[in-house]
Amino acid sequence: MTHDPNARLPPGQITTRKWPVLHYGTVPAVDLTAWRFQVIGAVARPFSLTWEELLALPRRETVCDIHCVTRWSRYDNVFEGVPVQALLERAGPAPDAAYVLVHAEQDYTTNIPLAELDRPANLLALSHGGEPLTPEHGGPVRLLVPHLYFWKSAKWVTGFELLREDVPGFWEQNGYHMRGDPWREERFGRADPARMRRGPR
Ligand SMILES: Nc1nc2c(c(=O)[nH]1)N[C@H]1C(S)=C(S)[C@@H](COP(=O)(O)O)O[C@H]1N2
Ligand SMILES: [Mo]
Repeated sequence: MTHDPNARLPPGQITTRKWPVLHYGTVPAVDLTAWRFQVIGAVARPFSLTWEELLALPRRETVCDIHCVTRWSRYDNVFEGVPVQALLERAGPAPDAAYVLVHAEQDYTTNIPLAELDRPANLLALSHGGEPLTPEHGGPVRLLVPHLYFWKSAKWVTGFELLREDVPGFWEQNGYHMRGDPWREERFGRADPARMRRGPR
């Protein structure tokens, strides 16, 4: 099935004006004095940032639509934060690094191809709509990868682990797709075809 190339709403989605709160488990209490963001794995220069060091980095704004795999989409979100590309550049990915396992508080993980993470709109987001991110929405800092389904945008993010081979994160181990492109309806992976409501791609 092809979709309208000018469409704003990906196939199978419905818009909402509210911003639903969705996550597995509880909202973690993040201790900023102990907080670290680490970039590790297949990189030339692994590093770790403190909260103050993160706040000192240049920021940019990303205006985007977000698309949850549970079929809600929310238009015109204004996020501000530290560009992911600056962090990847600082670490220097190995020539054969191709995937990233994103780590978050409470052992949440999600896997993203490096090429999908290494895009200018992606942020370590600190604010939404001009206000600091609330804890429910991933504050003090969450990942934002707006062109993929929103489960890839890990709340309470704590690091990137660069990898040569793809490994499934939390929802991916539970049947969600390894890439998660809403325009291709990459909701579920091949591991669990019974859950693919729209048949094979
Ligand atoms: N740490 C963590 N991040 C997470 C999740 C989670 O369970 N834990 N759920 C994901 C899912 S499925 C969605 S739809 C979005 C929801 O973000 P929101 O609550 O700000 O709308 O967070 C994503 N990030
Ligand atoms: Mo989700």
